[in-house]
Amino acid sequence: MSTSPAAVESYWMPFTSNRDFKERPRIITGAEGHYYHTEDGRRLYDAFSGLWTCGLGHCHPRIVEAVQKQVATLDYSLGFQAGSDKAFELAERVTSIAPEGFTKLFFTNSGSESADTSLKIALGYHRARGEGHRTRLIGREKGYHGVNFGGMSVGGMTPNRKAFGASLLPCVDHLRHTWNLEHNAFSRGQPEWGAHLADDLERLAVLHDGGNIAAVIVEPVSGSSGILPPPVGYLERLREICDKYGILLIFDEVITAFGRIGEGFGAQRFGVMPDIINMAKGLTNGVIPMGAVMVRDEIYQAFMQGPKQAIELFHGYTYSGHPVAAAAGIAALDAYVEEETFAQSRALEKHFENELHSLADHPLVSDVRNFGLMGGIDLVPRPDAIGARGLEVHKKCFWDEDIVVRNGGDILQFSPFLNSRPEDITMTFEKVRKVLDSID
Ligand code: PXG
Ligand code: PLP
Repeated sequence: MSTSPAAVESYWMPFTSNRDFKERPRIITGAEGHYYHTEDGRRLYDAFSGLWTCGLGHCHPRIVEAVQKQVATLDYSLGFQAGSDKAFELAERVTSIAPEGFTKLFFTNSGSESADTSLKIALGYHRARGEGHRTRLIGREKGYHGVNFGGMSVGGMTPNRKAFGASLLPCVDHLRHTWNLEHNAFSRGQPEWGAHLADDLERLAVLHDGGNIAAVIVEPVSGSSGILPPPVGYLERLREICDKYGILLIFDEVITAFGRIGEGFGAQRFGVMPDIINMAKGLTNGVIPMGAVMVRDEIYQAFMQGPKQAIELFHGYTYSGHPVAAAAGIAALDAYVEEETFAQSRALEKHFENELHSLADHPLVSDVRNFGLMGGIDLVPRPDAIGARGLEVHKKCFWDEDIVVRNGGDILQFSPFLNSRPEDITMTFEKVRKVLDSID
């Protein structure tokens, strides 16, 4: 049975060109392993592993079983002043693979909620320590921290901000982004040039007085804006400046956590320790919505004051620590460990990099970037229609090549499964080349 035109019209789709989509809807009805099933009976290879979410593949039997069992055992539990056993268990499991010193986990339902939660924790932390004047928040151009007001304000993707202009948070500044074609075009892994851009934080600390800045939030590798790995030395420099001025460093690891860059967390891969780590997506392998904010012990301890009956953090979501999501998370962590997923991911990096960069010579390609199992290919935009070429590639891949390739405007993004077969990575870029050859 196919989705009715009335149903198609009823749904206001997220981050979608709705009018264009509804002329010929791309509707997915099932999945298994590395494939989607479509309404018209085809099997599509998923070259984006969900939306950076499903690194272990779709419908992983272990996670399916855990969710089925949990939903029939405890479907929901309140999470305020009581909580489900599974939420506690998952918090312990995640902190046990975290960098040293990260001992506490706060649950949200998405990366956007993690962003806003982390900013509120940073503000509350300083206030609890008697430094309530630290109210300034620093993000970065081209950063993506979801779509809620806090994350949107510290985020730096113009299209996500401009329609909402005057409603953004006050007291926010942005570091410059690190994308630079002149110095860094077609870099493999971390570019050599650009560590000095972290000194923007020093400039802002001088301008505002570092003692007025609460936190700086960055993605260790920017994902949404087209895969921007940090220049060599950049994250180290940010850490140094944060230490100098007592500014909290937040890593938004919604994409980079859980094996996407070959370790449990990007902080471990880069050897740079933030104060707060945000996560979502891979936490449950995308199966049930869930996010979390993980903090160093001293941040949590700073809140633990006042009378014992007092609530220490006036923040939380109806679904924080949802038992079914937590069960999915525990099963995902079990699978990551037993299948040695992070090592598998790391072992695929070189092959992925080589295949991705094999498109560098294509006349429609202006830049290629990668880190871990994250890859971006910039297409030259059509002068009269920004984003049209990227969308055409996505649609042709979907309809003609039976493969899902994500485009963000004219940037093609690749997020292969952490347990991909190498030949499927090769096939992905052969198909993309074929499609690029077929369009103008
Ligand atoms: N932070 C980061 C670093 C993200 O990548 C979010 C926050 C927001 O998460 P939620 O769960 O609220 O969507 C994200 C999400 C893309 C793309 O095409 C990436 C995301 C979302 C939409 C599109 O790369 N990442
Ligand atoms: N709006 C109203 C009227 C509510 O009662 C609640 C929660 O109780 C919310 C918003 C917040 O919803 P959530 O906790 O799912 O984020």
